[in-house]
Amino acid sequence: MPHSHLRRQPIDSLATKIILFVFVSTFATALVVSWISIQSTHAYLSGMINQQFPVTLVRARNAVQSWVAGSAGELERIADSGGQLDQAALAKALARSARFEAFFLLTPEGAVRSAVGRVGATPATELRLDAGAKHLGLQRIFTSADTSTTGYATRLASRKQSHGVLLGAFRPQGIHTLLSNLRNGLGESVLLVDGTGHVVHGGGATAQKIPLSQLNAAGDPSIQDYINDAGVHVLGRAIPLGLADWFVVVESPFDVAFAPVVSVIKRIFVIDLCIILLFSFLAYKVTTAIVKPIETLSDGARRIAQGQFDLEIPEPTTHDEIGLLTRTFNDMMRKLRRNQMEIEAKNVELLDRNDQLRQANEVLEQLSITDGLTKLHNHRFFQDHLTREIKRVQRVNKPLSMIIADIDDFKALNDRLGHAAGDELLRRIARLMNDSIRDSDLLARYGGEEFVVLASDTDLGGAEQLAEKIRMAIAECSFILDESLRPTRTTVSMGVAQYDGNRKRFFAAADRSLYRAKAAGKNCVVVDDGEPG
Ligand code: GH3
Ligand code: MG
Ligand code: MG
Repeated sequence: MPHSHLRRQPIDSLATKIILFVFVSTFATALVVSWISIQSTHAYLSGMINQQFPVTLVRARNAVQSWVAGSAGELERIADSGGQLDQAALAKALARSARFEAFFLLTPEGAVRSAVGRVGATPATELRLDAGAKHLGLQRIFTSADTSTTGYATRLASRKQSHGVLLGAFRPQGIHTLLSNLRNGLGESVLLVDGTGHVVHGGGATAQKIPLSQLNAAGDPSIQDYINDAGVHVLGRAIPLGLADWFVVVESPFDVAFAPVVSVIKRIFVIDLCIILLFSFLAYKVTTAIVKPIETLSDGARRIAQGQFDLEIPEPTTHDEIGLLTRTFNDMMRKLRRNQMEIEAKNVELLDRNDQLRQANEVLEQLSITDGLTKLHNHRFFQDHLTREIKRVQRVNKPLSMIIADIDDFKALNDRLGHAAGDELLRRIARLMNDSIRDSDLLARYGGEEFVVLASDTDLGGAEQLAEKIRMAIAECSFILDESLRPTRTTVSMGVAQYDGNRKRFFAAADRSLYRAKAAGKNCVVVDDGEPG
Protein backbone atom coordinates (compact mmCIF):
# COMPACT_ATOMS: atom_id res chain seq x y z
CA MET A 1 0.00 0.00 0.00
CA PRO A 2 1.66 3.20 -1.09
CA HIS A 3 2.14 5.72 1.60
CA SER A 4 0.19 8.79 0.58
CA HIS A 5 -1.44 10.35 3.60
CA LEU A 6 -1.81 14.10 3.41
CA ARG A 7 -0.03 15.69 6.29
CA ARG A 8 -0.95 19.08 7.71
CA GLN A 9 1.20 21.74 6.08
CA PRO A 10 3.56 23.52 8.46
CA ILE A 11 3.51 27.29 8.20
CA ASP A 12 7.01 27.48 6.64
CA SER A 13 6.42 24.65 4.14
CA LEU A 14 7.09 25.07 0.45
CA ALA A 15 3.35 24.81 -0.30
CA THR A 16 2.44 27.57 2.14
CA LYS A 17 5.19 29.79 0.75
CA ILE A 18 4.03 29.34 -2.86
CA ILE A 19 0.35 29.88 -2.01
CA LEU A 20 1.21 32.91 0.09
CA PHE A 21 3.41 34.29 -2.69
CA VAL A 22 0.66 33.85 -5.31
CA PHE A 23 -1.92 35.31 -2.95
CA VAL A 24 0.21 38.36 -2.12
CA SER A 25 1.28 38.98 -5.73
CA THR A 26 -2.28 38.57 -7.05
CA PHE A 27 -3.56 40.79 -4.28
CA ALA A 28 -0.91 43.43 -4.98
CA THR A 29 -1.57 43.31 -8.73
CA ALA A 30 -5.32 43.55 -8.19
CA LEU A 31 -4.78 46.43 -5.82
CA VAL A 32 -2.63 48.36 -8.32
CA VAL A 33 -4.96 47.67 -11.24
CA SER A 34 -7.99 48.62 -9.14
CA TRP A 35 -6.32 51.80 -7.97
CA ILE A 36 -5.46 52.76 -11.53
CA SER A 37 -8.98 51.96 -12.74
CA ILE A 38 -10.58 53.95 -9.95
CA GLN A 39 -8.19 56.83 -10.49
CA SER A 40 -8.79 56.94 -14.22
CA THR A 41 -12.57 56.64 -13.81
CA HIS A 42 -12.41 59.42 -11.28
CA ALA A 43 -10.20 61.51 -13.54
CA TYR A 44 -12.50 60.87 -16.48
CA LEU A 45 -15.59 61.86 -14.51
CA SER A 46 -13.87 64.93 -13.04
CA GLY A 47 -12.85 65.91 -16.56
CA MET A 48 -16.35 65.43 -17.79
CA ILE A 49 -17.81 67.51 -14.97
CA ASN A 50 -15.16 70.19 -15.45
CA GLN A 51 -16.02 70.31 -19.12
CA GLN A 52 -19.76 70.01 -18.74
CA PHE A 53 -20.46 72.45 -15.92
CA PRO A 54 -19.15 75.61 -17.70
CA VAL A 55 -21.00 74.65 -20.87
CA THR A 56 -24.23 74.18 -18.94
CA LEU A 57 -23.68 77.44 -17.08
CA VAL A 58 -23.10 79.46 -20.25
CA ARG A 59 -26.12 77.90 -21.93
CA ALA A 60 -28.21 78.56 -18.83
CA ARG A 61 -27.04 82.17 -18.66
CA ASN A 62 -27.81 82.71 -22.32
CA ALA A 63 -31.17 81.04 -22.07
CA VAL A 64 -32.15 83.05 -18.99
CA GLN A 65 -30.87 86.25 -20.54
CA SER A 66 -32.82 85.78 -23.75
CA TRP A 67 -35.89 84.70 -21.80
CA VAL A 68 -35.61 87.86 -19.67
CA ALA A 69 -35.04 89.95 -22.80
CA GLY A 70 -38.15 88.50 -24.42
CA SER A 71 -40.13 89.16 -21.25
CA ALA A 72 -38.84 92.74 -21.06
CA GLY A 73 -39.98 93.31 -24.65
CA GLU A 74 -43.43 91.96 -23.86
CA LEU A 75 -43.74 94.17 -20.77
CA GLU A 76 -42.54 97.14 -22.85
CA ARG A 77 -45.24 96.55 -25.41
CA ILE A 78 -47.90 96.42 -22.68
CA ALA A 79 -46.54 99.65 -21.15
CA ASP A 80 -46.54 101.37 -24.55
CA SER A 81 -49.97 100.05 -25.64
CA GLY A 82 -51.31 103.62 -25.49
CA GLY A 83 -54.60 103.07 -23.69
CA GLN A 84 -55.43 103.54 -20.05
CA LEU A 85 -53.37 100.93 -18.16
CA ASP A 86 -56.05 99.94 -15.71
CA GLN A 87 -57.05 96.66 -14.13
CA ALA A 88 -59.09 95.58 -17.13
CA ALA A 89 -56.31 96.32 -19.61
CA LEU A 90 -53.82 94.39 -17.45
CA ALA A 91 -56.18 91.45 -17.16
CA LYS A 92 -56.57 91.39 -20.92
CA ALA A 93 -52.82 91.51 -21.41
CA LEU A 94 -52.30 88.74 -18.81
CA ALA A 95 -54.78 86.50 -20.55
CA ARG A 96 -52.68 86.77 -23.73
CA SER A 97 -49.32 86.31 -21.99
CA ALA A 98 -47.52 83.02 -21.92
CA ARG A 99 -44.69 84.29 -19.70
CA PHE A 100 -46.42 86.21 -16.95
CA GLU A 101 -48.75 84.99 -14.27
CA ALA A 102 -49.43 88.33 -12.57
CA PHE A 103 -49.12 92.08 -13.19
CA PHE A 104 -48.71 94.74 -10.54
CA LEU A 105 -49.12 98.45 -10.89
CA LEU A 106 -46.93 100.09 -8.30
CA THR A 107 -46.41 103.58 -7.07
CA PRO A 108 -42.98 105.00 -7.97
CA GLU A 109 -42.00 104.03 -4.41
CA GLY A 110 -43.07 100.41 -4.92
CA ALA A 111 -46.44 100.29 -3.09
CA VAL A 112 -48.98 98.07 -4.84
CA ARG A 113 -51.68 100.16 -6.47
CA SER A 114 -53.45 97.32 -8.26
CA ALA A 115 -52.76 93.68 -9.21
CA VAL A 116 -54.13 91.04 -11.55
CA GLY A 117 -53.36 87.36 -11.89
CA ARG A 118 -52.17 84.95 -9.32
CA VAL A 119 -53.47 85.83 -5.92
CA GLY A 120 -51.00 85.78 -3.06
CA ALA A 121 -47.99 86.89 -5.03
CA THR A 122 -46.48 89.95 -3.49
CA PRO A 123 -43.57 92.00 -4.71
CA ALA A 124 -40.57 91.92 -2.42
CA THR A 125 -40.33 94.90 -0.14
CA GLU A 126 -36.79 95.44 -1.33
CA LEU A 127 -37.70 96.00 -4.99
CA ARG A 128 -34.85 97.67 -6.78
CA LEU A 129 -36.45 100.74 -8.20
CA ASP A 130 -33.47 102.80 -9.23
CA ALA A 131 -34.52 106.42 -9.64
CA GLY A 132 -34.14 107.62 -13.20
CA ALA A 133 -33.83 104.14 -14.78
CA LYS A 134 -36.57 103.20 -17.24
CA HIS A 135 -35.96 99.44 -17.10
CA LEU A 136 -35.85 98.38 -13.50
CA GLY A 137 -34.87 94.86 -14.52
CA LEU A 138 -35.22 91.54 -12.71
CA GLN A 139 -37.03 91.58 -9.43
CA ARG A 140 -37.76 89.04 -6.77
CA ILE A 141 -41.40 88.37 -6.05
CA PHE A 142 -42.65 86.23 -3.19
CA THR A 143 -45.53 83.96 -3.97
CA SER A 144 -45.75 82.71 -0.42
CA ALA A 145 -43.76 83.05 2.79
CA ASP A 146 -40.80 81.01 1.61
CA THR A 147 -41.12 80.63 -2.16
CA SER A 148 -40.30 83.29 -4.60
CA THR A 149 -40.39 83.79 -8.33
CA THR A 150 -38.97 86.35 -10.62
CA GLY A 151 -40.47 89.29 -12.19
CA TYR A 152 -39.54 92.16 -14.44
CA ALA A 153 -40.28 95.80 -13.78
CA THR A 154 -40.42 98.79 -16.11
CA ARG A 155 -41.15 102.44 -15.30
CA LEU A 156 -44.21 104.17 -16.60
CA ALA A 157 -42.64 107.53 -15.91
CA SER A 158 -43.76 109.26 -19.13
CA ARG A 159 -47.41 108.36 -18.85
CA LYS A 160 -49.57 110.83 -17.06
CA GLN A 161 -52.48 108.49 -16.55
CA SER A 162 -50.52 105.79 -14.82
CA HIS A 163 -47.46 107.29 -13.36
CA GLY A 164 -45.50 104.55 -11.54
CA VAL A 165 -44.09 101.06 -12.15
CA LEU A 166 -45.42 98.09 -14.11
CA LEU A 167 -44.15 94.77 -12.59
CA GLY A 168 -44.78 91.45 -14.26
CA ALA A 169 -44.34 88.16 -12.35
CA PHE A 170 -43.00 85.30 -14.45
CA ARG A 171 -44.73 81.99 -14.47
CA PRO A 172 -42.26 79.96 -12.34
CA GLN A 173 -42.86 76.99 -14.56
CA GLY A 174 -41.45 78.90 -17.51
CA ILE A 175 -37.98 79.50 -16.04
CA HIS A 176 -38.12 76.18 -14.29
CA THR A 177 -38.64 74.32 -17.55
CA LEU A 178 -35.92 76.44 -19.11
CA LEU A 179 -33.44 75.48 -16.39
CA SER A 180 -34.54 71.87 -16.19
CA ASN A 181 -33.98 71.39 -19.92
CA LEU A 182 -30.35 72.35 -19.54
CA ARG A 183 -29.52 69.40 -17.36
CA ASN A 184 -26.99 66.95 -18.81
CA GLY A 185 -27.67 63.73 -16.98
CA LEU A 186 -24.97 64.11 -14.34
CA GLY A 187 -27.74 64.51 -11.77
CA GLU A 188 -27.20 68.24 -11.75
CA SER A 189 -29.61 71.08 -11.03
CA VAL A 190 -29.36 74.46 -12.69
CA LEU A 191 -30.26 77.23 -10.26
CA LEU A 192 -30.86 80.90 -10.45
CA VAL A 193 -29.75 82.64 -7.27
CA ASP A 194 -29.82 86.24 -6.23
CA GLY A 195 -26.81 88.21 -5.05
CA THR A 196 -27.18 86.93 -1.49
CA GLY A 197 -27.21 83.31 -2.58
CA HIS A 198 -30.97 82.72 -2.14
CA VAL A 199 -32.30 80.26 -4.67
CA VAL A 200 -34.86 82.08 -6.80
CA HIS A 201 -35.41 79.30 -9.32
CA GLY A 202 -34.18 75.84 -8.55
CA GLY A 203 -34.20 73.43 -11.44
CA GLY A 204 -35.00 70.50 -9.16
CA ALA A 205 -32.78 71.66 -6.31
CA THR A 206 -33.74 71.22 -2.69
CA ALA A 207 -31.39 73.81 -1.31
CA GLN A 208 -32.67 77.27 -0.37
CA LYS A 209 -29.35 79.03 -0.15
CA ILE A 210 -26.09 78.59 -2.00
CA PRO A 211 -22.72 79.44 -0.38
CA LEU A 212 -21.94 81.96 -3.12
CA SER A 213 -18.93 83.33 -1.27
CA GLN A 214 -17.36 79.87 -1.36
CA LEU A 215 -18.23 79.31 -5.02
CA ASN A 216 -16.73 82.63 -6.03
CA ALA A 217 -13.86 82.65 -3.56
CA ALA A 218 -11.08 84.85 -4.92
CA GLY A 219 -12.85 84.89 -8.27
CA ASP A 220 -11.96 81.22 -8.73
CA PRO A 221 -14.54 79.83 -11.14
CA SER A 222 -13.50 76.21 -10.64
CA ILE A 223 -15.82 73.53 -9.35
CA GLN A 224 -16.13 73.32 -5.57
CA ASP A 225 -17.54 70.63 -3.39
CA TYR A 226 -19.52 71.53 -0.28
CA ILE A 227 -22.41 70.46 1.88
CA ASN A 228 -25.45 72.47 0.86
CA ASP A 229 -28.08 73.64 3.35
CA ALA A 230 -30.18 70.54 2.61
CA GLY A 231 -27.26 68.56 4.03
CA VAL A 232 -26.28 67.07 0.67
CA HIS A 233 -22.66 66.80 -0.39
CA VAL A 234 -22.62 68.51 -3.77
CA LEU A 235 -20.28 69.69 -6.49
CA GLY A 236 -21.12 73.17 -7.71
CA ARG A 237 -20.02 76.03 -9.86
CA ALA A 238 -21.42 79.54 -10.40
CA ILE A 239 -21.16 82.30 -13.00
CA PRO A 240 -22.75 85.74 -12.89
CA LEU A 241 -26.00 85.93 -14.77
CA GLY A 242 -25.14 89.36 -16.13
CA LEU A 243 -28.50 90.70 -14.96
CA ALA A 244 -28.86 92.42 -11.61
CA ASP A 245 -26.27 90.81 -9.29
CA TRP A 246 -27.70 87.34 -9.81
CA PHE A 247 -25.86 84.10 -10.57
CA VAL A 248 -26.47 80.91 -12.45
CA VAL A 249 -25.34 77.93 -10.44
CA VAL A 250 -24.98 74.33 -11.50
CA GLU A 251 -24.98 71.82 -8.70
CA SER A 252 -24.74 68.05 -8.69
CA PRO A 253 -24.87 65.69 -5.71
CA PHE A 254 -21.44 64.16 -5.21
CA ASP A 255 -22.92 60.65 -4.94
CA VAL A 256 -24.77 60.99 -8.23
CA ALA A 257 -21.86 62.60 -10.08
CA PHE A 258 -19.44 59.91 -8.93
CA ALA A 259 -21.92 57.03 -8.95
CA PRO A 260 -19.99 55.39 -11.83
CA VAL A 261 -16.82 55.42 -9.68
CA VAL A 262 -18.66 53.73 -6.83
CA SER A 263 -20.09 51.18 -9.22
CA VAL A 264 -16.61 50.61 -10.72
CA ILE A 265 -15.18 50.17 -7.23
CA LYS A 266 -17.89 47.64 -6.38
CA ARG A 267 -17.40 45.71 -9.59
CA ILE A 268 -13.61 45.81 -9.26
CA PHE A 269 -13.86 44.58 -5.69
CA VAL A 270 -15.95 41.58 -6.74
CA ILE A 271 -13.67 40.83 -9.70
CA ASP A 272 -10.56 41.21 -7.51
CA LEU A 273 -11.99 38.86 -4.95
CA CYS A 274 -12.79 36.29 -7.64
CA ILE A 275 -9.31 36.63 -9.20
CA ILE A 276 -7.56 36.29 -5.85
CA LEU A 277 -9.63 33.27 -4.87
CA LEU A 278 -9.20 31.67 -8.27
CA PHE A 279 -5.43 32.17 -8.35
CA SER A 280 -5.02 31.07 -4.76
CA PHE A 281 -7.00 27.95 -5.55
CA LEU A 282 -4.92 27.29 -8.68
CA ALA A 283 -1.73 27.88 -6.70
CA TYR A 284 -2.97 25.41 -4.12
CA LYS A 285 -3.71 22.84 -6.83
CA VAL A 286 -0.37 23.31 -8.60
CA THR A 287 1.53 23.32 -5.33
CA THR A 288 -0.16 20.16 -4.17
CA ALA A 289 0.67 18.52 -7.49
CA ILE A 290 4.35 19.47 -7.02
CA VAL A 291 4.78 19.23 -3.28
CA LYS A 292 2.89 15.99 -2.70
CA PRO A 293 5.25 13.82 -4.79
CA ILE A 294 8.21 15.61 -3.18
CA GLU A 295 6.77 14.85 0.23
CA THR A 296 6.27 11.23 -0.74
CA LEU A 297 9.89 11.10 -1.95
CA SER A 298 11.24 12.73 1.17
CA ASP A 299 9.16 10.35 3.23
CA GLY A 300 10.74 7.51 1.26
CA ALA A 301 14.20 8.94 1.83
CA ARG A 302 13.48 9.20 5.54
CA ARG A 303 12.44 5.55 5.61
CA ILE A 304 15.62 4.54 3.78
CA ALA A 305 17.55 6.41 6.45
CA GLN A 306 15.72 4.26 8.99
CA GLY A 307 16.76 1.16 7.07
CA GLN A 308 13.47 0.34 5.32
CA PHE A 309 14.04 -0.64 1.73
CA ASP A 310 10.74 -2.39 1.04
CA LEU A 311 8.73 0.58 -0.23
CA GLU A 312 7.94 1.42 -3.83
CA ILE A 313 6.65 4.89 -4.62
CA PRO A 314 3.82 4.89 -7.19
CA GLU A 315 5.30 6.34 -10.34
CA PRO A 316 3.44 9.21 -12.00
CA THR A 317 2.48 8.73 -15.63
CA THR A 318 3.96 12.11 -16.53
CA HIS A 319 7.44 12.51 -17.99
CA ASP A 320 8.28 15.66 -16.10
CA GLU A 321 11.01 16.22 -13.53
CA ILE A 322 8.93 14.74 -10.75
CA GLY A 323 8.25 11.61 -12.79
CA LEU A 324 11.95 11.25 -13.58
CA LEU A 325 12.90 11.82 -9.97
CA THR A 326 10.40 9.22 -8.76
CA ARG A 327 11.57 6.64 -11.29
CA THR A 328 15.20 7.28 -10.35
CA PHE A 329 14.27 7.03 -6.70
CA ASN A 330 12.58 3.66 -7.24
CA ASP A 331 15.60 2.41 -9.24
CA MET A 332 17.87 3.49 -6.41
CA MET A 333 15.57 1.78 -3.94
CA ARG A 334 15.59 -1.47 -5.91
CA LYS A 335 19.39 -1.42 -6.09
CA LEU A 336 19.64 -0.67 -2.39
CA ARG A 337 17.24 -3.51 -1.67
CA ARG A 338 19.29 -5.90 -3.81
CA ASN A 339 22.52 -4.77 -2.16
CA GLN A 340 20.94 -5.06 1.25
CA MET A 341 19.81 -8.60 0.51
CA GLU A 342 23.25 -9.52 -0.78
CA ILE A 343 24.84 -8.00 2.28
CA GLU A 344 22.47 -9.91 4.53
CA ALA A 345 23.13 -13.18 2.70
CA LYS A 346 26.88 -12.58 2.88
CA ASN A 347 26.53 -11.72 6.52
CA VAL A 348 24.76 -15.01 7.26
CA GLU A 349 27.46 -16.82 5.32
CA LEU A 350 30.12 -14.92 7.21
CA LEU A 351 28.55 -15.72 10.57
CA ASP A 352 28.40 -19.37 9.54
CA ARG A 353 32.03 -19.34 8.47
CA ASN A 354 32.94 -17.62 11.66
CA ASP A 355 31.19 -20.30 13.63
CA GLN A 356 32.96 -23.04 11.74
CA LEU A 357 36.24 -21.27 12.21
CA ARG A 358 35.63 -20.87 15.91
CA GLN A 359 34.82 -24.55 16.23
CA ALA A 360 37.88 -25.48 14.19
CA ASN A 361 39.95 -23.22 16.38
CA GLU A 362 38.60 -24.83 19.50
CA VAL A 363 39.43 -28.26 18.12
CA LEU A 364 42.82 -27.04 17.05
CA GLU A 365 43.49 -25.52 20.40
CA GLN A 366 42.37 -28.69 22.13
CA LEU A 367 44.61 -30.68 19.79
CA SER A 368 47.55 -28.45 20.43
CA ILE A 369 47.41 -29.13 24.15
CA THR A 370 46.29 -32.77 24.00
CA ASP A 371 48.23 -35.90 23.48
CA GLY A 372 46.69 -37.76 20.60
CA LEU A 373 47.27 -41.24 21.92
CA THR A 374 46.25 -41.03 25.56
CA LYS A 375 44.01 -37.92 25.32
CA LEU A 376 45.91 -36.56 28.32
CA HIS A 377 47.39 -33.07 28.28
CA ASN A 378 50.69 -32.92 26.42
CA HIS A 379 54.11 -31.71 27.46
CA ARG A 380 53.52 -28.21 26.16
CA PHE A 381 50.31 -27.77 28.18
CA PHE A 382 52.08 -29.16 31.22
CA GLN A 383 54.80 -26.51 30.94
CA ASP A 384 52.22 -23.70 30.65
CA HIS A 385 50.19 -25.08 33.49
CA LEU A 386 53.29 -25.34 35.66
CA THR A 387 54.07 -21.67 35.04
CA ARG A 388 50.56 -20.71 36.23
CA GLU A 389 50.71 -23.03 39.21
CA ILE A 390 54.09 -21.71 40.34
CA LYS A 391 52.67 -18.20 40.32
CA ARG A 392 49.60 -19.29 42.23
CA VAL A 393 51.43 -21.24 44.99
CA GLN A 394 53.88 -18.38 45.43
CA ARG A 395 50.89 -16.08 45.95
CA VAL A 396 48.97 -18.35 48.33
CA ASN A 397 52.15 -19.85 49.86
CA LYS A 398 51.13 -23.47 49.38
CA PRO A 399 53.36 -26.48 48.54
CA LEU A 400 53.58 -27.86 44.98
CA SER A 401 54.93 -31.33 44.10
CA MET A 402 55.72 -33.27 40.96
CA ILE A 403 55.71 -37.01 40.24
CA ILE A 404 57.45 -38.37 37.14
CA ALA A 405 56.47 -41.93 36.27
CA ASP A 406 58.31 -44.13 33.75
CA ILE A 407 57.04 -47.56 32.66
CA ASP A 408 59.58 -50.27 33.46
CA ASP A 409 61.04 -52.27 30.59
CA PHE A 410 58.59 -50.86 28.12
CA LYS A 411 60.92 -51.44 25.22
CA ALA A 412 60.88 -55.18 25.96
CA LEU A 413 57.06 -55.17 26.09
CA ASN A 414 56.95 -53.38 22.79
CA ASP A 415 59.28 -55.86 21.29
CA ARG A 416 57.38 -58.79 22.67
CA LEU A 417 53.75 -57.78 22.02
CA GLY A 418 54.11 -55.24 19.28
CA HIS A 419 53.82 -51.53 19.03
CA ALA A 420 50.01 -51.52 19.06
CA ALA A 421 49.93 -53.37 22.36
CA GLY A 422 52.44 -50.86 23.71
CA ASP A 423 50.10 -48.04 22.65
CA GLU A 424 47.17 -49.76 24.32
CA LEU A 425 49.16 -50.12 27.52
CA LEU A 426 49.98 -46.42 27.42
CA ARG A 427 46.25 -45.63 27.11
CA ARG A 428 45.30 -48.00 29.96
CA ILE A 429 47.93 -46.65 32.31
CA ALA A 430 46.86 -43.10 31.43
CA ARG A 431 43.29 -43.95 32.41
CA LEU A 432 44.42 -45.68 35.61
CA MET A 433 46.54 -42.73 36.65
CA ASN A 434 43.76 -40.32 35.78
CA ASP A 435 41.42 -42.26 38.09
CA SER A 436 43.94 -42.04 40.92
CA ILE A 437 44.45 -38.26 41.05
CA ARG A 438 42.31 -35.37 42.31
CA ASP A 439 40.62 -32.83 40.08
CA SER A 440 43.05 -30.17 41.24
CA ASP A 441 46.02 -32.31 40.10
CA LEU A 442 47.27 -32.28 36.54
CA LEU A 443 48.23 -35.43 34.69
CA ALA A 444 50.14 -35.16 31.43
CA ARG A 445 52.05 -37.42 29.08
CA TYR A 446 55.54 -36.15 29.49
CA GLY A 447 56.94 -38.02 26.49
CA GLY A 448 57.42 -41.64 25.31
CA GLU A 449 56.32 -43.92 28.15
CA GLU A 450 56.73 -41.20 30.80
CA PHE A 451 53.89 -39.44 32.65
CA VAL A 452 53.99 -36.52 34.99
CA VAL A 453 51.58 -35.51 37.80
CA LEU A 454 51.62 -31.94 39.14
CA ALA A 455 50.04 -32.18 42.59
CA SER A 456 48.80 -28.76 43.74
CA ASP A 457 48.80 -27.80 47.42
CA THR A 458 50.63 -31.03 48.14
CA ASP A 459 53.91 -31.41 49.99
CA LEU A 460 56.55 -34.07 49.45
CA GLY A 461 54.89 -36.53 51.82
CA GLY A 462 51.49 -36.16 50.18
CA ALA A 463 53.04 -36.58 46.74
CA GLU A 464 54.86 -39.72 47.87
CA GLN A 465 51.57 -41.20 49.09
CA LEU A 466 49.92 -40.39 45.78
CA ALA A 467 52.84 -41.91 43.85
CA GLU A 468 52.70 -45.04 45.96
CA LYS A 469 48.94 -45.29 45.34
CA ILE A 470 49.46 -45.03 41.57
CA ARG A 471 52.37 -47.45 41.59
CA MET A 472 50.32 -50.04 43.48
CA ALA A 473 47.26 -49.60 41.29
CA ILE A 474 49.36 -50.29 38.18
CA ALA A 475 51.33 -53.13 39.75
CA GLU A 476 48.15 -54.87 40.83
CA CYS A 477 46.48 -54.54 37.45
CA SER A 478 46.78 -57.05 34.66
CA PHE A 479 46.21 -55.75 31.18
CA ILE A 480 44.84 -57.56 28.14
CA LEU A 481 46.56 -55.76 25.29
CA ASP A 482 46.16 -57.92 22.15
CA GLU A 483 44.08 -60.66 20.49
CA SER A 484 46.04 -63.34 22.34
CA LEU A 485 44.03 -62.18 25.37
CA ARG A 486 46.99 -63.00 27.58
CA PRO A 487 47.02 -60.84 30.66
CA THR A 488 50.12 -58.74 30.96
CA ARG A 489 51.48 -57.09 34.02
CA THR A 490 53.69 -54.05 34.21
CA THR A 491 55.19 -51.71 36.73
CA VAL A 492 56.24 -48.09 36.91
CA SER A 493 59.12 -46.30 38.66
CA MET A 494 58.49 -42.86 40.07
CA GLY A 495 60.54 -39.91 41.20
CA VAL A 496 58.92 -37.33 43.53
CA ALA A 497 60.10 -33.75 44.20
CA GLN A 498 58.70 -30.55 45.80
CA TYR A 499 59.02 -27.09 44.36
CA ASP A 500 61.59 -25.06 46.28
CA GLY A 501 61.39 -21.77 44.38
CA ASN A 502 63.45 -22.86 41.38
CA ARG A 503 61.82 -24.41 38.38
CA LYS A 504 64.96 -25.97 36.95
CA ARG A 505 65.89 -27.55 40.29
CA PHE A 506 62.32 -28.78 40.58
CA PHE A 507 62.67 -30.79 37.36
CA ALA A 508 66.16 -31.92 38.07
CA ALA A 509 65.14 -33.20 41.50
CA ALA A 510 62.17 -35.17 40.09
CA ASP A 511 64.35 -36.57 37.30
CA ARG A 512 67.08 -37.52 39.70
CA SER A 513 64.61 -39.32 41.96
CA LEU A 514 63.24 -41.28 38.98
CA TYR A 515 66.77 -42.25 38.00
CA ARG A 516 67.34 -43.46 41.54
CA ALA A 517 64.13 -45.47 41.46
CA LYS A 518 65.29 -47.21 38.28
CA ALA A 519 68.65 -47.81 39.83
CA ALA A 520 67.00 -49.18 42.94
CA GLY A 521 65.43 -51.96 40.88
CA LYS A 522 62.37 -50.30 39.44
CA ASN A 523 58.69 -50.59 40.57
CA CYS A 524 59.31 -48.20 43.40
CA VAL A 525 58.87 -44.59 44.47
CA VAL A 526 61.91 -42.42 45.31
CA VAL A 527 61.42 -39.09 47.04
CA ASP A 528 63.93 -36.32 46.46
CA ASP A 529 66.24 -35.98 49.38
CA GLY A 530 67.74 -32.70 48.22
CA GLU A 531 71.10 -34.31 47.55
CA PRO A 532 72.34 -33.75 44.03
CA GLY A 533 73.89 -36.73 42.23
P1 GH3 B 1 63.56 -48.93 31.67
O1 GH3 B 1 62.93 -49.99 32.56
O2 GH3 B 1 64.96 -48.67 32.04
O3 GH3 B 1 62.74 -47.75 31.55
O4 GH3 B 1 63.62 -49.61 30.27
P2 GH3 B 1 62.72 -49.25 29.07
O5 GH3 B 1 62.79 -50.28 28.03
O6 GH3 B 1 61.31 -48.96 29.50
O7 GH3 B 1 63.34 -47.88 28.55
P3 GH3 B 1 63.78 -47.30 27.18
O8 GH3 B 1 63.96 -45.92 27.33
O9 GH3 B 1 65.03 -48.14 26.82
O10 GH3 B 1 62.67 -47.65 26.17
C1 GH3 B 1 61.55 -46.88 25.96
C2 GH3 B 1 60.83 -47.45 24.89
O11 GH3 B 1 59.50 -46.98 24.80
C3 GH3 B 1 61.48 -47.10 23.56
C4 GH3 B 1 60.31 -46.95 22.60
O12 GH3 B 1 60.27 -47.86 21.60
C5 GH3 B 1 59.11 -47.11 23.46
N1 GH3 B 1 58.14 -46.09 23.16
C6 GH3 B 1 58.24 -44.76 23.33
N2 GH3 B 1 57.08 -44.15 22.94
C7 GH3 B 1 56.21 -45.12 22.53
C8 GH3 B 1 54.90 -45.15 22.03
O13 GH3 B 1 54.28 -44.13 21.86
N3 GH3 B 1 54.33 -46.34 21.76
C9 GH3 B 1 54.98 -47.50 21.93
N4 GH3 B 1 54.34 -48.65 21.64
N5 GH3 B 1 56.22 -47.50 22.34
C10 GH3 B 1 56.86 -46.37 22.68
MG1 MG C 1 61.69 -43.93 29.60
MG1 MG D 1 60.89 -47.10 30.77
